[in-house]
Formats: sequence, structure tokens, C-alpha cells
Amino acid sequence: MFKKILIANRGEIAMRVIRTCKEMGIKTVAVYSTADRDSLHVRFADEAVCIGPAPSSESYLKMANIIAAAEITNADAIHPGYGFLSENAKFSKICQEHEIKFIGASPEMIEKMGDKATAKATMKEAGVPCVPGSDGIIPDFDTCKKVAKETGYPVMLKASAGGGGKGMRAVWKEEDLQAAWESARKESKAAFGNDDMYMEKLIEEPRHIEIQIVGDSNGTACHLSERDCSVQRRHQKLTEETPSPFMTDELREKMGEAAVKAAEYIKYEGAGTVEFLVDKHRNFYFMEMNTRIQVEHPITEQVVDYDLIREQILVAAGVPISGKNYYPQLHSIECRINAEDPYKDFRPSPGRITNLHLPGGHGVRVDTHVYSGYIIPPNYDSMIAKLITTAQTREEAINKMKRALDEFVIEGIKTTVPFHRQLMDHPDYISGNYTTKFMEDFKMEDPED
Ligand code: MV4
Repeated sequence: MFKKILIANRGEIAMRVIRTCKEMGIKTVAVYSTADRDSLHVRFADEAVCIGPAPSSESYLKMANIIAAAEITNADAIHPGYGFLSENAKFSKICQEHEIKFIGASPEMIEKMGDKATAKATMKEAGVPCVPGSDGIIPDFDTCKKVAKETGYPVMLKASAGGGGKGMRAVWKEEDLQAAWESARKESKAAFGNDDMYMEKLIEEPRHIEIQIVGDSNGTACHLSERDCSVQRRHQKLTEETPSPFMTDELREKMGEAAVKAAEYIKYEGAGTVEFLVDKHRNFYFMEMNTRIQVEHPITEQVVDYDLIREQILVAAGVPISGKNYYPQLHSIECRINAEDPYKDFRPSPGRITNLHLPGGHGVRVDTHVYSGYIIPPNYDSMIAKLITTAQTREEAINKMKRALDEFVIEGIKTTVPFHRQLMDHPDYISGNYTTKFMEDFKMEDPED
């Protein structure tokens, strides 16, 4: 087993990893930028190393500084958390070269799944259902026109290097195709330095349902059921739940089996997520695979009673998994609490937290790094806490969430707490009848009106 793990991240996920390491008797090393000098992960780790100034590009993304921090502290593994270097093939490779275990995917795996056209082709080969469309990358506009006609409008143009919706265009008729083709390529080139495009049939009003998987070094994989992440705004998830209100036992069996097949086909090692689009007829299609621990992992932990960070560490150390799948025994909901003003188009609201009271009690989990007096720097992600409630039924989990949101006191900055409180009263949320389009129609009710 590892003796010392360096956590190449900040915020709540750094705290999350430190907690599990402590429980496993593993020493921890925090890294921090000068903006995070007073962060809790710095205080709670056994050692801490400053890796640069506030901008991520000069600290949390600076590979040489992180490797140097691991070497001077004698860390034998690096946990990258999510974001930053967690899906960086070059960093995974550099860790290998320095004989430091990267607790994440191999460079080859990251490359294969990072390129969306390659990922899709691989999944198709594995027998995982994929959205009909082009056979890989489209070489030119004439081919694009031909493929669109064969696929049938509406279609979705997607950047192979894409993610987060960048370089993606829905096209409803042939006369709009050329403009979409050109602007999507331009956007992709600017964002990723690559303008390879592929095409799919457009799935209208889909749900985003993902399956958590774990694979070991023997090539065995299992799934831990689904998370419904359909409540998103500009490709940012706001809340997630498990089980999905749209799920049936039969669909879970089919999607779980597809995800395990995907993981075993590529000999996936570690924790990963297979994302699917699910249409109104409950057809499901492979969308992307994430080769990291995800923000929303706690809801899965709550309903299957399983520490995913512990499992990542065990699998990275070569411990085999049992291979059995896990099914939800409870219902769990996560609300992402962001330092944003939901009344002002969710604009960032960094600054000092002048007063804080966190909710608690039975079935309430708060994963956070903030405290009263903490200053939220403007340089990073705006998520400051994850509020997770767990109960026997969905209705109870919603009631618990309402109670916990009402208890949540945070002063000095604006947060998304009022948004979540209104969401929990929305008829379409309560009925479970929501899709990825939900937020397009959502309007905050102003308490002043
Ligand atoms: C789609 C789609 C509809 N049809 N593909 C969005 C992120 C990107 N990685 C894939 N995305 C989508 N792909 C086809 N063929 C709709 C989306 C999509 C979406 C997916 C999941 C969650 C939120 C979304 C919001 C807008 C569009």
C-alpha cells in the first residue's frame, strides 16, 4: 500500500481525499497556490507545499512544480481529484516516468477517451449502443452534407476534441448546415487547436444518465448503478440524484451491463463514469467516458455504502475488486452550492464569508472546504460546497434537502442556495419529469416581487 499520497488539487475534493487517506493510515501532502495559503486542505494534510501564484496555469496546472513537490516529500502516489490535471495524458505519463503512481487512468486510456470520435468508435466496437451518424471524422463539407442527409435531420455536429458543449451545433435543415459546420470548426480550432468534426442524429430533450464503474488490474469491472445529471445550465451540473426517477430495473440492468462491457473491453483500471443520453422511449446511447472521480460521486457512495476514493486507492495499489455490481438501497440528492448569484444570471460572487452555519442531522452530508472568515478567491471554480441528503425514498430526500437548505446560513457572498430551494418546490422536479432542457425554461422567483 502507498505510504504517502500527494493531492494535486484544492477545495472540497482535496479535503475529501485527505479524509479517506487518514482513515487508511496513509500520509498526505497538500499542494497550494499563494491564494490558498489559508485553505483547510493545507491545514489538514500532514505536509503542504506551495506550488506557485494564484492563476491555475502557474500552480495547479504546473506539472513540473507538482512533480517536484512529490519528490521532495517522498510521496509514492498522486491523486489528481477532478478538473486540473485529472485527465491530462501528459501528466499521467510524467508520473509513470518518475515512478509515482497516478491514481487515475493511464496516458493511453486518457488519450483514447479524450478524443470523442475515437472513444465512440471504440465503444461501438465493444457493442455499446451509440447514436447513429458519421463513421468517425468527417473529411469535408460535401461529405458532411451527404452524411446529414443519410442520418436524417435534425443532426448534431460535434467536435472530436470537444467537451462541455464547445464546438457542438444542432442543425435542423440543410440550408443551415454550412454555417453550423464553419462556426463549429472555428470554435473547436480556437478552443482545442483541432477542428475534427463528427456527426450524430440529434436526440431531442434527452436525459443525462451516467453509470459509475470501477475496474481493476485483472480486467474485471463492476458498476455502481446510475446518477441522473439532467439538471444542468450551460453544461454545468447543478444537482444530481440517484436512483434516476426515470430508471426502471430493466433499463438499469441494460445500461449497467453496457457500461461494464465498455470498461472490460478497454481494460479500464480505476473509477470511471460512462455517460449516456437517454431518450423519451428509454433508448440509451453512449455519450462520453470520464476517466476521473467526479464531483457528484458522493450520491453513489451514499446509496451503495461504498467509499469510492478508498476503492480508487486500493485498485491503484493492485488490489482486485470482487466483480459484483451495486444497486441503490436508498435515495440521494446532491445540490452544488456555488458562490454565484442565481438572481443575476448565476454570475460569480467571490469574497469573504462573514458568517457560516452548515446544516447537519440524520441523512445530511456536507462536503466543503469553507469556514467562517474564509475568502473565496476569484481564480477557481465557484463551487464551495456539496450538500447531499439521503433517505429511504425520493420524497423524503427532497424534504430533507428543503430542511437542510433552510438551515444553510452563508453571509458575505451570494450563493445558489436560494436556487436549489426553489428547485425543490418545482412541480417538474418533484414529479421527476425533467430533461436537459429543464433550465432553459427555469425562472428564479424574486422574493421582492
Ligand atoms: C447530444 C445531444 C443530443 N443529441 N448528442 C452535450 C455535451 C456533449 N458532450 C454532448 N452533449 C449533447 N449531445 C446528440 N446526438 C445533446 C447534448 C446536450 C446535453 C447532454 C447532456 C447534458 C446536457 C446537455 C445540454 C445540451 C445538449
